[in-house]
Amino acid sequence: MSEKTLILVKPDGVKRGLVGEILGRIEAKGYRISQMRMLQATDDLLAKHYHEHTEKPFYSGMTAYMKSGPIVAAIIEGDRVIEGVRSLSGATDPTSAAPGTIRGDLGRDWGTGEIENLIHSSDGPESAQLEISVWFG
Ligand code: FUP
Repeated sequence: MSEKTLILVKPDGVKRGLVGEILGRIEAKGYRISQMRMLQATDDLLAKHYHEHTEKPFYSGMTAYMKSGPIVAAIIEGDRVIEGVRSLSGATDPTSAAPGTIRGDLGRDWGTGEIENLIHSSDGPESAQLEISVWFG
């Protein structure tokens, strides 16, 4: 059965002109973009999106990075798309993310103290449903 996932091209991806490259990899894999918008993240949206992390020590710096410029939010559709886009995205830390993944090929540590890793992708059906409602209402 076809499913939906939510991706965000984070501010570093937009600033570096990698929106097309990142979405292109997802499309080239065979998934379909069903909705897309560019917007500025707010504290309220990020608190809902990152509700599991609000008490973490990195939360404040991470949200400052997420608000540092516009982001692109998209709903991606396809069979097993949640798993497939997680696999395309790669591990959280771009320095050690596997080559061949979006984070591994395009990301690095810029010495800012923040993990700038270009893309968010939902990690399961419940988070996909919640995150789609956060960014697309
Ligand atoms: P991921 O599922 O790979 O996007 O990673 P997580 O859900 O574990 O973390 C979400 C975001 O929090 C990451 F993209 C970067 C940030 N983060 C940190 O800044 N420091 C950490 O120690 C862990 C995560």
